[in-house]
Formats: sequence, C-alpha cells, structure tokens
Amino acid sequence: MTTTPLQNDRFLRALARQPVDRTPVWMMRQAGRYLPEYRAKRADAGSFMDLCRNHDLACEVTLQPLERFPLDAAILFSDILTIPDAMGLGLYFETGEGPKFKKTVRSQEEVAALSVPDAERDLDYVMRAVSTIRRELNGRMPLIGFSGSPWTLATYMVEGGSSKDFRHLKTMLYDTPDTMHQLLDTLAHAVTDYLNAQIRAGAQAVQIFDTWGGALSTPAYLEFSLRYMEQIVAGLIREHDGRRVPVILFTKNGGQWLEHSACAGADALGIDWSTELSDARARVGHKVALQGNLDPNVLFARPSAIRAEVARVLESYGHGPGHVFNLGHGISQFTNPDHVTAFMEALHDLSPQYHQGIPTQSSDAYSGVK
Ligand code: 1CP
Repeated sequence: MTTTPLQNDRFLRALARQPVDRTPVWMMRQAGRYLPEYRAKRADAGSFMDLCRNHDLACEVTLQPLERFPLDAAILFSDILTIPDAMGLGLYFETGEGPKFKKTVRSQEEVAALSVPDAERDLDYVMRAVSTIRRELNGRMPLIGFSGSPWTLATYMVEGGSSKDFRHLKTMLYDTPDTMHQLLDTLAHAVTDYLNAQIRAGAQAVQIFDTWGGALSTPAYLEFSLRYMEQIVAGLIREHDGRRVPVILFTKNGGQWLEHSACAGADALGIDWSTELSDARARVGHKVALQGNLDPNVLFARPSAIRAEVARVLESYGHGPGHVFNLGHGISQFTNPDHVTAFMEALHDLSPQYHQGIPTQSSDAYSGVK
C-alpha cells in the first residue's frame, strides 16, 4: 500500500481538534444520483451493487465528486448492507425502491445460525475498492471507510428492508431482548472485523452510521445501540501507518444523547442538522470533534439563501478547531450540482475567519496525526 504523504489533511486535523486554515468539508452521498456522470456509470454497470462489486467502477464514482468540488475527504463508494449480504441474506435493490433482503432474521434459531463473515475473504470486493481508491487518490486527500452500526444493520435484517415502524424489530427487542442482544453482539464482531479490514486496506478514518438509533427510547438507545458502538470502537485499529485513524459516530436524530455518545471512545460525533452546533459544542466540551451539518434541502434554494445558511452553521460552531462541515443527511438526487458549487464557494469564503489567529503549523499540535 502507498504511504504517499497527504497533500490535504484538514479533515484529519479537524477530527484531532487541531488548527486548520479553513473548515474541511465532505458530503454524505457525495457520489450519487444528483451527478450525471454517476448516473451514466451506474447505467453502464447495470445496478448499484454491480458498481460496488467492481473495484475500478467503485473507485471511479468515488472520485467523481472530487473532480467537481473542492472537498476535503473521499468516502468509499459502497453500502452499509454489504455485511448482512455477506451473511447470506441476499441483498437486492428494486428500481425506485430501497434495499431488500431475500431472507430475514427474526427467531432465536435464525439469529443463532448467523456467522461473522471473514471480511478479507467474504467482502474482498470492498477491500479491493478501498486499496484501489487509496492508490488513485495518491495522497490528494484522506479516504473515509464506513459501516452501519449493529442496531441499524439489525433494522434491515429483521424487517427485510427499510421500515417506517420497525414492527418486527421492536417485537424482538421487547419480547426477546436476549435474542436481540445476541444478534447485536454478532453484528458488533462483524463490524469490528470489517472496519479493521478497511483500515488495513487503506481507509484513513472510519464512520459508523447509526441511521436508526433515533428510533429508540433513551434507555433502549444506551442498551441496544450505543453499547455496541462502544464495543466496536474499543476493538478498532486506532493507528495505522504511523497515523491516528479517527472514528466518527453518527446517530441520526441522536442529538439528545450527545453527552453519552461523547463517552463512547470515538474521536468525533456526527450530528444531524436538527441539532444546533453551538449547543452540541457546549455539551461535549473538549471530548470530541463535531461533524455537522447543513440541511441538504437548503441546496434547493437560491445561492444567496445557501450562503446565509452556511454562514449560520459556521457561526453556530464558532471559532477554533474541531469542526468538520458536513452536508447531511444525504444529498437529494434532485439537487442541481451548480448549487453544490455555490455551497462550496460560500464555505471557502466564509470559513477561514473562524480559524484566524490560531497557528496551523505548530509541530506540537501536529504530532497527534503526524
Ligand atoms: O444508485 C442508486 O440508486 C443507489 C442509491 C445508493 C447510494 C448512492 C444506495 C442505496 N447506497 C448508496 C451509497 C452509500 N450508502 C454510501 C456511499 C458513499 C457516499 O458517496 O456518500 C454510503 C455512505 C451509504 C450508507 C448507507 N446505506 C446508509 C447509512 C447512511 C444513511 O443514508 O443513513 C444506509 C441507511 C444505507 C442503506 C441504503 N442503501 C441505499 C439506500 C437508498 C439506502 C437507504 C434506505 C433507507 O432509507 O432505508
């Protein structure tokens, strides 16, 4: 694997709460259907999973948004549902619909029959994509690897796809919590192995997506979601190639639990746009960096409105290091790419003032990420 020095390390520095010249940015689903070049590649490939399984194509679509916009990180083009697929559940996507599984996991017997995939063997296409992207990036910027949280993966495995009410999942949680725990423990082992394999293949930071953690009560979030993310974080490779590999936890609609999430051992918390950054920063103190967040639907508005909202988000975090700007949750397929350009321009104009007067090249401050 390449050990080319990083030309742009703003993202890693911000995650380590070290000074930067401007606020780094990446977008959730930055490679996706809003880009005509993505739609063309996807049509060539045949299906979304065909794109993911072909490491050259996965690499090409990962790099597409980086050619258009001055982003500070690449994110692996893949999906969180690769793990349940590797467990034999049979992932498929029907046009215009979300993900679906041929098999579901609902009984104690079905949970007991699951085994943890060997990430390097059963998910080798993901690892090949990671190493290909890393090679092609050639040190331009860092690569983010990712996984779903055990709880979020369980929602899809138990329901057999996306769900509005999590009927089968909540039945399992309240009727047979031991079975639920067994499933989550198996998934926590799978996610740990999977993320460590991505790190060995070249991922320079990893994010755990807990998209459905916000569907839980407070005690259930702590017991069924956060606890397993904590277990994963404790098992992750935290330094690779002489550099810290930061971990970001993102619980959608998890703003009310930040004090708890900040103690899970991660370097940073992703927060969705419904949580105010000023409030989040005051609550987590110096424990973690914060990644967040512009309502992606702001991009439907005119450039002046986009700029005003970027200004508001920057002001909400305020001065000093520890902020990664993120557009989430998920850029809409109907977004005009020119509006993304307007967003980037606003951020590049407005963010440097929040970092002025803070030295960026102190060797002491830099040593943490090397
Ligand atoms: O081309 C297409 O139609 C496929 C749409 C698509 C894309 C572009 C899916 C199906 N997944 C992805 C890529 C993807 N998924 C990335 C790529 C990296 C990037 O460029 O940002 C990432 C990080 C994910 C992660 C993912 N998949 C999550 C967690 C983040 C989130 O959105 O909350 C979840 C929940 C999934 C499941 C999934 N896969 C695809 C869809 C449409 C969904 C969501 C289904 C649902 O809402 O339940």
